[in-house]
Amino acid sequence: MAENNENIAMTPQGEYGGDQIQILEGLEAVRKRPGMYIGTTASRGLHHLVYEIVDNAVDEALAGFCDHIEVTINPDNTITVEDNGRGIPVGINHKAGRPAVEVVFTILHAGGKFGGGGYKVSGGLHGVGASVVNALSDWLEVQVFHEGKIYQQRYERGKVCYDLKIVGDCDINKTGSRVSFKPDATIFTETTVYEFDTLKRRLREMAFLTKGLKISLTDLRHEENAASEAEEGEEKTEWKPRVESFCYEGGISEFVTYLNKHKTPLYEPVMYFEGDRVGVHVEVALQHNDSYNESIYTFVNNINTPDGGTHLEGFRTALTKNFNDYARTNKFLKDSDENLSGEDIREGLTAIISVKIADPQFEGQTKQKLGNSEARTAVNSVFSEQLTYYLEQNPQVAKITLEKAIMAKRARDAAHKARDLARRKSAMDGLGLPGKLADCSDKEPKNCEIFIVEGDSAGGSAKSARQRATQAILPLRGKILNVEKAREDRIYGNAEIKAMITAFGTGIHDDFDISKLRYDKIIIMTDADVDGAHIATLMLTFLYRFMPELIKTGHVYLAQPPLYKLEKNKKTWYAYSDEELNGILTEVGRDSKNKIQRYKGLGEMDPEQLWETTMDPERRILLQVGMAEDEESDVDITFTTLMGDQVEPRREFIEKNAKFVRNLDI
Ligand code: TSJ
Repeated sequence: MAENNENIAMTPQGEYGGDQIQILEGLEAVRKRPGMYIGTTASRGLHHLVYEIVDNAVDEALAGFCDHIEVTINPDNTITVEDNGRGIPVGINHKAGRPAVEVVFTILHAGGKFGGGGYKVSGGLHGVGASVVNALSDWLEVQVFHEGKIYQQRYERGKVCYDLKIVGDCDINKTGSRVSFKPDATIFTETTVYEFDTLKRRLREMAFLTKGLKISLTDLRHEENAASEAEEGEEKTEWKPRVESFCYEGGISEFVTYLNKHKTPLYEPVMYFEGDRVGVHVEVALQHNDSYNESIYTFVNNINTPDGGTHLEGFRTALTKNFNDYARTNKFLKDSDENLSGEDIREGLTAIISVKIADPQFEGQTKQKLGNSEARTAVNSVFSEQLTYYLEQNPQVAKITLEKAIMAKRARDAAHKARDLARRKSAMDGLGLPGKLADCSDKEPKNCEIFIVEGDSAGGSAKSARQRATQAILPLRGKILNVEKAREDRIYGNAEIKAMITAFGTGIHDDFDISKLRYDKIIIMTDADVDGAHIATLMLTFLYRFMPELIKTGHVYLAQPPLYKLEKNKKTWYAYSDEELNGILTEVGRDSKNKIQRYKGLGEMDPEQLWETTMDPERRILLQVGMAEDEESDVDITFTTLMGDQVEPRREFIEKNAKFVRNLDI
């Protein structure tokens, strides 16, 4: 069968009814056009191979036969995945006349046909099954632990090397499957190096989505670990593999708790509803926090649907209707009041919607939107029914949430007016730039940069220090508004924020137009202390929420003023950290001739010093602020982490997200 189907090409669910015959093409087709099956052969596709294999083990967990999956990155960047399920069946599959395990790895689309029933995870955009991984691997080996025997088979570039055989004994009580593979470097030409954090993020998500399932990730590579962990000058300790392990008994409820970790929830515990309708399994978890942002993540068969779809629609409709009904019945709204909008009720809402469905249909440009109408009905019905009951049982929660929604509605009405006003004003101002801006004389944006400086005195120094032609200075007074913690009306009324918007020239949100950017570099220059880091964070948050493209395209930087100045024998050194100061002191000798000054802020530096340490393109250090394009939701989380009330996560954020770019212009 594996041999003679090579050239059979049928359309999926074609004239054959799609029930029995699902054999479409041989694995050669996968090797010829890998992009068709895994989307891309770049890094993302490489990582996708792991998810594809793990999905099979997750299915076994969903079926109730497996509670542990171990993923290992081996020293040579090969991958091993092992579960403690029943073991892929080793018996002969009658349709194929070959052991079922062989069919799983050698026949396209065969993955979901065994065991019958249940929800097949591999149904998403690239949910293509283990045979695709096999086709795209230099080699793949599978072992099955079953009735005290270890069965094994090996494939090379998708081709069977030998018949399934018993290679040894194991404990009679041990069952499970183990798959190892080496991605084919002739296919993954860009990279065959796995990123621990990328795998970690997705495996953690899978663990959240499958309650009680333990997923662990181990990195056995020496160099990769060394690169990420050991700082220079640090003592070499004994090498250990890097291990992360995820298991959430609370499932998506814990996911919501995790997302709200650095926020203030309005009630505990997280609301959680579960049920089955019209063949759809529905799970919903939600909790409001005191912020103004909505973060709802939706999944179908454990696959993220960033563009939403019918499940999200069902959720929104039910949420809006139930809260409005409750508000009317319980006199939160007068008869003459109009309904609360969905947006009002979703202010500060964190939610996860997860559905499992037999035949998911993905729609839209990027096929990331669920189309099945039964998902709308199912989510609406399960959620609506249980939410009604919940609100009646928890009037305190209903009250807190409705009061917030009513405030949101008032603020939104006010914001409309403020925004219209702001729009009209900027239209009237025409080219009018903020009064506080000391603009540069060169009008070619490519040559220009703008320093956003904290405080008027530092602004004064920066103005005298700058290179007039190409460097503009915008001093801001004190702390800028935290846009995570303010409603729109206040944001649009804030002078600091208005000044930045006008100075940059790009507009915001939907009006954003990068071609109108007036400076190539936007450089945030704050004191080198905790307050300075906080202010930088507030600015980054504003940029991220209002003009994320500026960050994505690498136009945003953090200036790095020095912490210390050391003078000795008419020579001057600047140190940007305590370690650096110590290093210099060791070099020049620690004695009474050292004159050390600690800068408490930019304001303490005279213009000359500010120029040579922080602003001169030839000598300064800039940190470029970046964000991974395809990990937007995680950036969101990081930013939010940063905006909590603790200082530490903020500093961590800046350290983590700013790429170190020394003497960028040289
Ligand atoms: F471990 C792993 F992730 F590498 C992996 C596990 C990879 C692959 C391709 C499959 C699996 C896997 C498959 N784990 N568990 C199973 N289970 C079955 O295939 C299975 C076992 C028994 C029965 C039955 O009806 O008795 C049915 C099925 C589908």
